Amino acid sequence: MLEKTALAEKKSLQTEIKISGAEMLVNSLKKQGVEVLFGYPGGAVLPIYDALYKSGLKHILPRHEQGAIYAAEGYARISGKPGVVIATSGPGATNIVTGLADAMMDSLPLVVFTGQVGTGVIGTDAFQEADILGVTTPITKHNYQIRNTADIPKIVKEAFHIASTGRPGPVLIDIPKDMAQLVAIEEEPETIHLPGYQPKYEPNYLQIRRLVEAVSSSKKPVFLAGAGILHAKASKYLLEYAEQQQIPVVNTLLGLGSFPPSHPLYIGMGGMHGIYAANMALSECDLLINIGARFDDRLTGNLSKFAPHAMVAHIDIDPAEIGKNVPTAIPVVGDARHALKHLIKQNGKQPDNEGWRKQIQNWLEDAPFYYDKGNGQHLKPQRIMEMIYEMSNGDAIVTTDVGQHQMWAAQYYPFKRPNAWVTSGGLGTMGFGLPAAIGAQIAEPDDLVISVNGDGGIQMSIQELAVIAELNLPVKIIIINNGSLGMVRQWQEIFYESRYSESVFRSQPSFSKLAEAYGIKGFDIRTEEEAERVFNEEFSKDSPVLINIFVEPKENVYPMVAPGKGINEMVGVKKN
Ligand SMILES: Cc1ncc(C[n+]2csc(CCOP(=O)(O)OP(=O)(O)O)c2C)c(N)n1
Repeated sequence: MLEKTALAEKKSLQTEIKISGAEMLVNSLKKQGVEVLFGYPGGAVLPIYDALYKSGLKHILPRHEQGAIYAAEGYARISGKPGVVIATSGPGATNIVTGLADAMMDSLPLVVFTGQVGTGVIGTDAFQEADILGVTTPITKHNYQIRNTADIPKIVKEAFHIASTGRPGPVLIDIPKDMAQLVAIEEEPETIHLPGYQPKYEPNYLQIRRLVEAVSSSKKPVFLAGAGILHAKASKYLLEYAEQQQIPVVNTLLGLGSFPPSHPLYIGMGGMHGIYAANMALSECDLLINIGARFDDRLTGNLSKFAPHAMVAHIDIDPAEIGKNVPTAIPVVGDARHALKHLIKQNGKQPDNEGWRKQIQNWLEDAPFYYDKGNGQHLKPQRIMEMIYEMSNGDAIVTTDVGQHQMWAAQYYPFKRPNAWVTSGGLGTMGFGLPAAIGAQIAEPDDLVISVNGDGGIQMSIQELAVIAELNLPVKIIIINNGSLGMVRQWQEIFYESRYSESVFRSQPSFSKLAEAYGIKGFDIRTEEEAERVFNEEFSKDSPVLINIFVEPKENVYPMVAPGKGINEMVGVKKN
């Protein structure tokens, strides 16, 4: 009798602690400290949305799943925490594919949940079924499918760990509908056991010694500082080591903000639209120390002509990056912060590089970024970026879309601090800028967030104005309106004898009225005076605004390195 009661008690206790997969998921997210989710509901994720209903978690509803994942990227970029996304199965899942590829290329931590059809019908072409694991394997850091409800806490814990450690990246968890509905006992493992995944933060001592010696004996050293510095929160150590050894610094596009732009050792951005001095320094240096950059082709130009005189050292948390594109004499596997701390501690002999620093200074003075001020008929986009810098005192978070305006933002808005620059660098994803600004503003509600867009790209995500209006996010939305797909137009002008095949818009909406329709104040601007007045009035307000600026339609981004050329063969360099 007694035994029977005990058994019944035990059983009822078990039923009590059994919860649905969806509830487990919500609990797991809370345990990971998640504060906000970006997602879009649908049949396969209804159990999850039902669990979210009373969860107290903040959920942002974009108007397209692409908006959700780009917003999550903006959030991750600015907060340093993984961005969390939910999409339903099939079309919901495939709508986030570009964002996954984007996050993978730019090493942004995301944890993305997709709904899946029930396990009983997987593989039958069931309604809204897509093989999202197959689709996303090459563009995620890792992906999972839940096959047992009780695994949810463990897998979520692993996913957050994988997304945010080592080289950050997106992790996808596919959840069949029945797995979210079924109940099981919630058990979270204390520790994570992933023998095949052991990121290495501490660099090898001998390689650090080799690098210290290489620095001491170099005459023309240069740093190439990429986004790895930002991910590792290593800016302060880069500054300390660069000063200790007097090594000048070039940034990649994604590394902007990792070194103070006003510092005498700062050269500027290198690459296809980089500053002349940076590309000359990379081409003439005898020691090139890459920290956390990928040697992307937009940076290197023609690889056979890249850094021809340099011994190359490469510090990277991801060993697969080292030697991938550029032969590397000194490989240092580890994170930028640890490596730089070790280098600082070694306090090696400073290189004898005074002449080199002077040479770089001369290049900088000889050929700063330059644009023709024009005859006042049309506003110049470069001037707009300068004005935005002045009006925001250089303190804003700037997000961009992709195209000419992105390059002008990089050239004319010097980033004074880390984590103020959100752009799609690796994949170059149009439609990224506006939703990324939503995520950035949610991560930093009190910062001034300026979203710079082209008239083409903003139309790929324009529906997200609804989110900005709904949440009254005080994002300042700028459209650099040149009436065309400017960067494509530029390439057609230069490389296709001005045959503007499908790059000039034959019609365009009134962006300012569109903004008004969404409930956001809209302006059309044609002159510098108008721009100044509107920036002055609107930048300090606690509400969103869309400022559509008609600019010189034929303006090109210079300097430029043509495809196939070495980065020292730039065109459009104006020498003083
Ligand atoms: C999704 C996507 N499709 C196509 C492209 C190719 N592309 C790169 S820049 C560009 C033009 C962008 O035009 P716009 O948004 O008006 O900006 P602008 O260059 O004029 O500043 C295009 C089509 C891309 N980067 N992303």
